[in-house]
Amino acid sequence: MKTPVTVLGLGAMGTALAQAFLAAGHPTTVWNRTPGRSPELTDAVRASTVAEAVAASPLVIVCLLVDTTVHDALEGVDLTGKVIANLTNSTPDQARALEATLAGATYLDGGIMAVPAMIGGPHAFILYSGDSAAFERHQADLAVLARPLYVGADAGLAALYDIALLSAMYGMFGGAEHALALMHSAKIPAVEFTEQLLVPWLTAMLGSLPRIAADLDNPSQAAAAGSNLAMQAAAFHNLIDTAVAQGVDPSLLTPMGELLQKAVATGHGDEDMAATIRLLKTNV
Ligand code: FVH
Repeated sequence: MKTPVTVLGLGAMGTALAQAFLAAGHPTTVWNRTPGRSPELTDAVRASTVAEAVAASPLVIVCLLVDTTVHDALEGVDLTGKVIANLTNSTPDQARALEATLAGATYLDGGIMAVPAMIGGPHAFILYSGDSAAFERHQADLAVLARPLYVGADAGLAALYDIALLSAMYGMFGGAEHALALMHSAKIPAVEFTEQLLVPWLTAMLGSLPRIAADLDNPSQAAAAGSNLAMQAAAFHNLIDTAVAQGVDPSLLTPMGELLQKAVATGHGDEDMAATIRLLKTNV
């Protein structure tokens, strides 16, 4: 007998999670604010209230829009003895605050590193933090959704990792969107540029990240080999000037240019990108 599970929220992601549990043979109860969502979940038991849905299973997966939605949904519901795994996108502070309100339940916060179509597939992973015993007890159940990675007992940690990874993704997409806007401004076909140049270029440059990370962890006194910040700051004006000349808004790039200038102005011109990461930290 597989562990019975409850899924609260049948948006695009909640539906994919429920489908994965059903496909793996878990008795699955679902609840959604708007009834009738995801009619394809024919094998799921549909609860008409959150209380009824929570009562049905020891493991309750929450996947709603935002943190306030989760508080609203769980308010006044008896959660005694349940493991609440909240996969709703949250900040670290929101995760810790939610954990503190869940009387009688154990809490796992989760960050889903996948889009709905990836759930149940080989490339999806979900970060968890919070109650380690609950994670160990349900690790095999959670593995049905995506590779489960436990990052620590502090409930806020999964959200911190999640937000870090999403921040990297948006930064990367921001740069790629700017590049495509430049190409589009010159009527250069986007697909060919993306497949033949943009993706290979970004893939190659991602290879330098571990070296930058190593320099962040263990600062080296050696000058940057090949691509120092003074050189990068000097060339960065050309990125801004070209965007303006092509009629493309440079605002996604401007902060990076300012950071490079700050690095040079504060005496880090001969260093590597790790120096700009240190300058980003405002709490030291
Ligand atoms: N979809 C994705 O690519 C990303 C992947 C990474 C993780 N995110 C996060 O997952 C949460 C849910 O995202 P989603 O894609 O399922 O979102 P929607 O399809 O928009 O569904 C939203 C569900 O939330 C329910 N809901 C909204 N407001 C309320 C409310 N006030 N009270 C109760 N439920 C509410 C909504 O219900 P309904 O509109 O059908 O009645 C949906 O079930 C999210 O945190 C992502 O950041 C997804």
